[in-house]
This record gives sequence, structure tokens and C-alpha cells, in this order.
Amino acid sequence: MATRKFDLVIAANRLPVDRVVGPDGRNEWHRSPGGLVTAMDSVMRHRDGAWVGWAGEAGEAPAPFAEAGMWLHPVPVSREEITSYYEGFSNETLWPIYHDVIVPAHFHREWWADYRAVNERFAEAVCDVAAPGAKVWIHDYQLQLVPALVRERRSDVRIGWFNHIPFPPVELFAQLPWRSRIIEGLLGADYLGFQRQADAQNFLRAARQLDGRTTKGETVTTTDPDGSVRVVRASAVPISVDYEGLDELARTPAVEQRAEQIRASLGDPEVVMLGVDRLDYTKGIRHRLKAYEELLVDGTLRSPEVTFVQVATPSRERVAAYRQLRSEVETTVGRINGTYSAIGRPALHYLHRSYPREEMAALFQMADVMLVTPLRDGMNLVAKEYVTCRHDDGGALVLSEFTGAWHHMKQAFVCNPHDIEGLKLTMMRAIETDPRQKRRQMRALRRQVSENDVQTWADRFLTNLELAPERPDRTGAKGARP
Ligand code: ADQ
Repeated sequence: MATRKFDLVIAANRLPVDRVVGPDGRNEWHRSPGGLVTAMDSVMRHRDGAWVGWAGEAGEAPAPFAEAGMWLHPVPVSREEITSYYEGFSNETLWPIYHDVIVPAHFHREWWADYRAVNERFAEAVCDVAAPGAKVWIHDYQLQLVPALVRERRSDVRIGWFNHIPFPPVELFAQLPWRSRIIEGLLGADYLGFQRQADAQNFLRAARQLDGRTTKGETVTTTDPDGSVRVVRASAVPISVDYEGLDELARTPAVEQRAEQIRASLGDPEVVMLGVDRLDYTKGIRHRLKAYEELLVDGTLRSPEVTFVQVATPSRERVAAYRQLRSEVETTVGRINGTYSAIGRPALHYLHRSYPREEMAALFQMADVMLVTPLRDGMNLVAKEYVTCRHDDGGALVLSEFTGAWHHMKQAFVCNPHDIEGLKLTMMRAIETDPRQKRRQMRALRRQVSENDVQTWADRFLTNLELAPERPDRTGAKGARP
């Protein structure tokens, strides 16, 4: 059977679905949770495209299939490659380097070899489904070699790459033994999109300082293997949420009733604080719990008048640093509850599982203070989802200055999560500020997110891709490498 061809091809590590065996023993595909899927889902709903990605199980891949209005094209990843390409190179080498080395990065040449091999396989799959002249949109740090590998095979397509996580400062990126290969891989694209201007600038600086490329403004000049000179643009296109869809969901009577019900089952406390994160060391969960515990210790906050709900989604549980984080967080939760809970009234509710969208919307709606305290985060969609769900203009957002989100959500209560005293003061300010002032802040935040939603993000990315590649003489960039 001839492979179907598409004018828009998305490539991301994971397909947006998980296989679930139904009660009748048949395969069903359920939408999987996570930032990228949440964002792309609403983008693909309006466009006829194909999505190339791993289906989440080791070994042979299922045949391509249509689901949720998309053509899904699974790429096989073996058991060994899950360990080397995914858990190893992506999550133990790149993830720490790209997030300020909060935990040490590990370098293994075998991991790199498999990273390259899996990137080749993704590039082949992309070329299989891309129609002549198609737009190819590659996502994230797991697929940084795919742009150049696609270009080698298909000079007719337009190639864009978007980084969901930060791009590190040159001093950290320089540690990577394969840094020049990664720069070369990315420069196969026509357009490179980043969450913040600073991320785009970090990439441009790395290309210039570590790889001797010529940069000018937002562009880098590169020479392809066939000798042709191209200019690649790198700029910021911050991701956002499906504001309209989520706002509508949050206004449904079912979600509003559920929000009241959750609050009642917490014992109708005066203040509910909420944290929602993947259980990842970048999210600052430990810092947040420490601040909360100290506020209970010194009597500034009292349980059960105040309670804290922490939703921590299971994540990367086979990676040692994540297992250690889980054990530390759960020890702290146990200690806080052992000391400050009353029977039937925990001081801290810890929920280590995934929830449907409706339940998340109800949680956001009932929380007086949302704590988003990452040590480093590309964007952080939770902050934007929280304000989207607050159509009553209630609530308060505490937001770390180390998230991409903070750069355009400056009406939030800003914090530096490393500064525990400062974090405690900010949490108290978020509780005690005059409600009228908080409403003003929330209105401004909601306006910001509504005017810059996920559609705006996708449109901006695709327009930038459309306008690329620019000719060297148009940008004035000179000095291509021989
Ligand atoms: P993540 O690190 O996964 O994303 P984030 O942006 O907060 O972080 O997105 C998490 C998503 O998962 C949100 O949509 C949230 O609602 C959802 N979620 C979290 N816990 C859940 C639970 N228990 N049940 C159901 N859903 C849950 C990466 C980058 C971010 C970047 C995004 C998008 O690390 O910086 O914002 O990609 O680019």
C-alpha cells in the first residue's frame, strides 16, 4: 500500500496517544498527558496533517493509523534504545545540561550513537509521509539531528524545529562532547523557534563561539554539504494554551460543581494552595514544600485553616535522579503530615497520578494560591492554564522568575525559589494582598494569555517557517564557512 502524503508533518518523540487494551481485548488509543501534546492537540485539530513519533512501547511499531483527526505514523524504538536514546541521552545528558545542570549530566558514547540512530529513523519516517514541498515541524531536544537528516534526503521540504525546553548558556552547552554535531543538526532547519529570546540568543552564541559560524541579528549562515549557502533564523515564539477551549470547559456547571465539591472535601479551609507538576527536579517542588513547612513551623500558617494540595504526575521513573526526587518528596510529605495534620485533615494532600482535563480545571478553579516555582522551565503551561480557568478573576499566581512564562506574566507574584525566605514572603503576600488588587492582577494575566493563545503560537511558528529561508543577501549575513 502506498504511503499517504501530507503537506504538514509533525515529528515529536512521542505520538499524542497511548495504547490501552479495552474490555473486549481490542486496542484503543487514548490521548496522552503532557505539555507538548496538550499544546499540539488543538493545533492539529484545525489542520490535516501527519504526526511521526514513538508509540510508547518497545520493539516493533504498529502500522500507521488515523486517530483524532490525524494520521499517526509510529516509529519503532527498541528496549535498548529506550534506555540509551530516551532515558540516557535525552533525559540524563541533554535534559540536565539544558536545565542549568540542577543534577549532573552523564555522558556516554553508546547513548550518543543510539541517539543518532533513532534520529535517522525519525528522519526516514518524516520523508516517507511528507508531500513535495511539505512543511515539516520537528519538536524538542530528543530530535535535534532530524532537521539536517531530513534536508540531506529532501531538499524540497521546509523544515522548522521548536524547542520546548530552555536552550542553555554557551558555558553549559560547551560541556557536551557532541555540541558541534548538534549545532549542525539544528542548522539543517530553515527556522528554529525557542520559548524565550534568551534561548534563541544562547543558540546563536553557541553557533558563533563554539562552531565558528557567522551570525547577524537573529540569523546564522550555514553551508550545506552540496555547497549551497543558506541563512537560518532563530527567534522566540512562546508557546501557550488553548484559552478558548479551556475557558469554556472551566465555565461548565460540572467543573464548577466539582471545584466546590473538592473544596468541601478538603474541609472548606480558609486558604487552599495548589502545586501541579510532573515529578521533575526542575519544577522546584522540594523548595516549595520547604517554604510551606517553615511557615507551619513558625506558626505563620496553621493547618487546617490553610491546606496545600500537591499534584505530582509520575515521570521518568526509570531514571535514578527521578526516583531519588520521588523518595525525597514523599519523605517530606510524610514528615509534614506527621507533624501538622489532624485526623481527617491533612496539612498536605499529595496526589501522585494523572487526572482528566475536567478534574484539572476544577482543581485550578478551587485554588486560592497557585504555586509555580520551577528552578528552570522552558515555559510552564500550568501557570497559563491556572489563569485561564479563573474566569471569576479570583485566585493568585506565584510564579518563578526562572520560567519562560514569567517573561510575559509579570502581574503574577514573582519569586526566586532558591531564596526560601523570599519565597515564604511571596506566598504570604499572595494570601494577604487585598482581594481587589488580586482581581486586577488576575484580569491582566487572563488578558495576556487570551491574546496569546496556542493558536497564535502555532500561526506565528508556521508564518516564520513560511517566510524562511531568507537569502543571505537579504539579511546581509556574510562569511559562510567554506
Ligand atoms: P512539561 O515540563 O511537561 O512541558 P508544563 O508546561 O507545565 O511542563 O506542562 C505540563 C502539562 O501536563 C500541563 O498541560 C498540565 O496541565 C499537564 N499535567 C500536569 N500534571 C498533570 C496530571 N497529574 N494530570 C493531568 N495532566 C497533568 C515541557 C516543558 C515546559 C513547556 C511545555 C510546552 O518542560 O517548559 O511549557 O513542554 O512547551
